[in-house]
Amino acid sequence: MPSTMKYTAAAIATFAGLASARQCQNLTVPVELSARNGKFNQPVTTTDIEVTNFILNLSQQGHNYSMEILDGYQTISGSYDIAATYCEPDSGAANVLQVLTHGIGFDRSYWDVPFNYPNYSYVAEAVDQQGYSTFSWDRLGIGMSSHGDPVQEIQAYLEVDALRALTEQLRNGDISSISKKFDTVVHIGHSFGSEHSYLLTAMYPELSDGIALTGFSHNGSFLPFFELGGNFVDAPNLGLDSYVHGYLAPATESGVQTNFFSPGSFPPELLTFATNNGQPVTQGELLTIGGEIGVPNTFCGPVLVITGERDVPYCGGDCLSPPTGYDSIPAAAQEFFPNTVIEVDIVPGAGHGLNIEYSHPYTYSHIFSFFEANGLSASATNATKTCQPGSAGSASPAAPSASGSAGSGNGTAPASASSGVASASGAAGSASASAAASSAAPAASSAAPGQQYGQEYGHGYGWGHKGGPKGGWKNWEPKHPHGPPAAWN
Ligand SMILES: *[C@@H]1O[C@H](CO)[C@@H](O)[C@H](O)[C@H]1NC(C)=O
Ligand SMILES: *[C@@H]1O[C@H](CO)[C@@H](O)[C@H](O)[C@H]1NC(C)=O
Ligand SMILES: *[C@@H]1O[C@H](CO)[C@@H](O)[C@H](O)[C@H]1NC(C)=O
Ligand SMILES: *[C@@H]1O[C@H](CO)[C@@H](O)[C@H](O)[C@H]1NC(C)=O
Ligand SMILES: *[C@@H]1O[C@H](CO)[C@@H](O)[C@H](O)[C@H]1NC(C)=O
Ligand SMILES: *[C@@H]1O[C@H](CO)[C@@H](O)[C@H](O)[C@H]1NC(C)=O
Ligand SMILES: CC(=O)N[C@H]1CO[C@H](CO)[C@@H](O)[C@@H]1O
Repeated sequence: MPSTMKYTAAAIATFAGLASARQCQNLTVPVELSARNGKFNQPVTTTDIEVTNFILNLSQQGHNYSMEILDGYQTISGSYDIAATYCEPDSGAANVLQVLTHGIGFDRSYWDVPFNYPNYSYVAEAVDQQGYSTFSWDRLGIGMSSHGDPVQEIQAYLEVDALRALTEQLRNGDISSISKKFDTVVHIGHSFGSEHSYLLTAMYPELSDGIALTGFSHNGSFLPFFELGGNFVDAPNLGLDSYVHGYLAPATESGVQTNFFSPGSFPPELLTFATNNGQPVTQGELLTIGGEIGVPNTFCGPVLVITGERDVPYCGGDCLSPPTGYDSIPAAAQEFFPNTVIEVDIVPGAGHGLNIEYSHPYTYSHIFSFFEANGLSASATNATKTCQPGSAGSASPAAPSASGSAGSGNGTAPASASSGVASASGAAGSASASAAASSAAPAASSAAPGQQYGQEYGHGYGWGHKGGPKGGWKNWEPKHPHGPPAAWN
């Protein structure tokens, strides 16, 4: 059982003098984790036919399968190993550390893709050109990190606890082979990794100085496209034999293409590469994806949301068919940030896999310029977070500016929305995770009475079917199941 799992591997550090201007080391970081996971009345799938049945159950319109099979909650605790790569410039550790969290289908090499190297390497650019230190990790359950029970254990909240534990160790200087104690840490995610970075800042706003959420929106309505389009089958049956049944992977290149690449956006050899080096997803991850972004977020630091125009899982293939009042589907993320004005960028023509498409230089450079514009360049010291009213809960929120208003102190929110959330902004900056969480509820409540933050798990069909955040906010209750700190264990 998870609670008795014991791993004894010590941190393994290997310095490799890469030809370029950086030093990298692969690490195994032991972590103690605990999270309140969903207990699902769901058998582990063992055949491709069962996997397809599971996907058909999961993606059924008008249903929220996760909630239908939810049989309560259970706290999962244990010791795990996280596989990670730390890089710093030859000149030594930067002041600012970027923590990079990959999404479904990949491992940490998503940030340093060894294809036509270094053309698709975010790390190469972040460290060599921009001077940051970077820390990329294999998500819990994936790659060289500890694997686990694919239904009850490897779920969103336990993975977020791993991100918490890693961030704390990096801030405290607890990882012995990394000499620097980082005071300033920003989090960059892709897809499911963006959801984790989002939830980290919702639960522990003090652990991050800024976030960039790539391949992301708050609209869960389109996740069934991803599930159905992925052509998922049983991973061990497919030959991924370091994984057990209950881990699922795309059977074909076309499944990977559908979910990650837009027409004309990639060299065909890279599709083959991504397929051959792909990593699976657990049933438990698919049962809990989407739920974590339903949690409101009192984070006061700068937030960038950057998503490909033709992203399938988060935009249904067209980010520019937004709900009324927004420039894009991802721009509606502003609703969830009452204390900061977010910046949103839509990468023209790109699909979901931003780092592995031709447009990656655009994506990378926007992430770097965003952090620089918000006082978080590699050499920044004394980063401060300034709370400012976002537009969450406004009856007709202004579209967040796409030109860098985040952190400028010049919110674009209409006055009516500002007054609704102003009372929360003072407390949130210094509040602990628990205080921040409880202060979020009244703020959101007064700004948007009855706002439905979606079901705890599943895809947000609940709110999708009710017409989205702006229609029929009927069932919101301040007592969000994951709100009070006790419920987070
Ligand atoms: C880290 O591990 C990866 C995967 O095994 C390997 O390709 C890479 O060369 C290693 N890097 C270092 C710095 O040892
Ligand atoms: C799919 O749902 C049906 C009930 O609708 C259930 O009997 C079956 O066990 C489920 N199968 C899987 C693999 O989830
Ligand atoms: C990287 O991209 C540049 C510009 O498109 C190209 O000239 C170069 O050949 C590429 N490098 C590799 C190793 O493919
Ligand atoms: C950072 O803050 C410290 C303590 O408040 C101060 O001594 C130092 O001068 C500041 N550094 C910069 C670059 O502002
Ligand atoms: C705030 O932004 C608006 C709209 O972009 C601009 O007109 C105004 O000058 C800005 N105010 C400040 C103080 O920067
Ligand atoms: C998702 O986006 C679509 C298209 O803009 C919109 O109709 C729907 O209301 C949105 N749903 C949510 C939950 O935001
Ligand atoms: C929390 C939530 O939205 N639950 C809904 C899940 O789906 C069932 C059936 O469609 C609804 O009755 C629940 O309200």
